[in-house]
Amino acid sequence: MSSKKSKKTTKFTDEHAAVLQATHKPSTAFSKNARIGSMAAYEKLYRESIAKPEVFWAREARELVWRKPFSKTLKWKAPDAQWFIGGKLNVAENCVDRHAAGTRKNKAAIIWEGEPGDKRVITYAQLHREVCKFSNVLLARGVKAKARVLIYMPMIPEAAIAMLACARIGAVHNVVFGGFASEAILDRLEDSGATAIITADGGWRRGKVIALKPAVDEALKKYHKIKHVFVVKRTENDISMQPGRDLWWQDEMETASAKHEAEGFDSEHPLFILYTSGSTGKPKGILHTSGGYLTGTYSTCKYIFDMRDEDIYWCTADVGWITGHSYIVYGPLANGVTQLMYEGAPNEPDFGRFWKMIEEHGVTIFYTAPTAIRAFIKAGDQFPEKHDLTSLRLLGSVGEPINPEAWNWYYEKIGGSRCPIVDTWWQTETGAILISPLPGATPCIPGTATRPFFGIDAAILDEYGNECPPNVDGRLVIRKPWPSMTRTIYGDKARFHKTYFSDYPGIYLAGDGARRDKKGNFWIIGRLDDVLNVSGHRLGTAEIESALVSHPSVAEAAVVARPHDLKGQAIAAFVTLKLGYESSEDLGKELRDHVGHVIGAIAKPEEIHFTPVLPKTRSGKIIRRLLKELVTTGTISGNVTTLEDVGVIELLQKLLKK
Ligand code: 7RM
Repeated sequence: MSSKKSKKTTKFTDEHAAVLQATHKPSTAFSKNARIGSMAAYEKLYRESIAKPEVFWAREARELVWRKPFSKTLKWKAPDAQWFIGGKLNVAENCVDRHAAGTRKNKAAIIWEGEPGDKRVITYAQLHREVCKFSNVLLARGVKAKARVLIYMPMIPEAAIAMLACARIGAVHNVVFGGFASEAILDRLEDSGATAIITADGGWRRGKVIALKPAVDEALKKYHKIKHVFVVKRTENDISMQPGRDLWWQDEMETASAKHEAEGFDSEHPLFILYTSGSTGKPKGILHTSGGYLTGTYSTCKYIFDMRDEDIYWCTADVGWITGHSYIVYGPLANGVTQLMYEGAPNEPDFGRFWKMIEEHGVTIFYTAPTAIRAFIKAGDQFPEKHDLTSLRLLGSVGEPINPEAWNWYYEKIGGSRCPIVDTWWQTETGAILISPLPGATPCIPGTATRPFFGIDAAILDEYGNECPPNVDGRLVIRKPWPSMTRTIYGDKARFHKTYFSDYPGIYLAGDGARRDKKGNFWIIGRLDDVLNVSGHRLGTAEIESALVSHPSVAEAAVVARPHDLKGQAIAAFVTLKLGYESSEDLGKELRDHVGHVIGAIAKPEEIHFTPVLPKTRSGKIIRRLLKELVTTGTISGNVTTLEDVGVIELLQKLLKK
């Protein structure tokens, strides 16, 4: 890396920021009761934690139950991190047994609501029984430590029980979001080499049963290493069960023993693989391990959500995403909190559903995504206004930058101008929140995730590796290892190294653009690579393109995002047809459905433009940047010097005007 000055920058002045953004300081009442109650306390602990990260993290880790204490906190040889070396622990024991054995025994761990309105309450003692029983079921059916288990479930308590049972026996779960189609399941089965699947007949969504088992059956026509499929009966829709292979969860549980002694696994024992989109067509299998991941999720729940025994916490994510792993299953349960879990859609039967649930259950901490907030704004204030939301004390946001308009609505209409909002920045790869306000300390400003968490050495670098001055855009990096960081891309160490640690040797590259203001607040701009964020769901352009190209009529496709009021980004696809095919509205619809079939409904392009050519570089690479400008502004004014054929621009502009 040379020390040349960075080239182009985008100026964003403090004056500008001051006009746009008001600062919201936490109330004295909130600060008084919070674990970190002032900026001075934050600054002090942050400084200490950066000077000696190992001291901070070892102290946090020691709040967990270790079967064997660790002898060394960190071994770091980039890109390889090992945390809490020599230590042995059982993740499920930490999330369940220690509460079930103590005063939280009869405390609700999960209060669950099905979409149709059915309710269940599961105490820590009951959760312990269920997890032990399902652990015994898995063991009896030959699932061993390190075996990969694919989980494809609706949002029912059994999803968490299945994950915890895998963790308990040392099996490695791979949760696949229920909205993904059979080909996504097949890809993940093949990449992970899974030998068991846990699924359900179906789940409820928008008043309808969404079947899950048929997608598993479809994938298993082409993948033959699965010994057993465990099927939870949830919706009672007709499904086919293959004798010998497929087993009903409820039947298996009926005879299973509730006694299971948790065994300590090595701190670096793999806990789960979660696939996330990258800049190629092949999703990355992000691997997380045990001691470090649990320490990160436990500690961030404690400080950022300030979790208390009296809280009713609700995270609206799906367990199929990292937010569901870290902030529904592992972090909250490690803290022994009571949480609400919900199966269905936010607008079933109408957009008042969430607010009704908050009122009925007395939710105190609520964690959701900007895309949901934007949908609520559109639906109208009459929905939250019908409900008493005064139980709330803290709000959270995750998944995308939250625009000030949405932030202010959330603050006023939901939080009653009383609750701090923690805008939490993190990634599948980071395992836990890395940048966020601390609710009793940090002044919140709409649009910024504010300051790094303890032990997190976040910085903004230019392309030469120099730190950017305040208010200058650059690349977000983390310069020191942290416990919950991903250890590798499953089966592809080289890609792991190249993607995250090669641009700046030894430094973690997040892939997001960001800037820092003079006060040290981080403003996240968005992805720098070809990754889209639709309604908080992360999708690779390349994945959608390869789905389009798998249709017999399509020769080539380029996918870009344009800003969308509700979804954050909407997908626009440019498609070149093969000779002999003609563009039509029907074909457009067919292609959208095709993408839905291959990847899942969330990946269906909002608009499809048929074009005889795509803008390309001389070496044949599609220039998505130009297409993005075109769908966003209607014209192309940006740099076109790398273009192979400048005539393409005029053609595309005409095409979009039609
Ligand atoms: C937790 C999660 C990660 C990407 C990340 C960002 C974007 C997430 C925020 C955010 C601005 C935030 N994991 N992102 N949180 N951008 N402010 N508070 O979403 O792996 O699915 O996505 O999401 O671009 O790199 S993820």
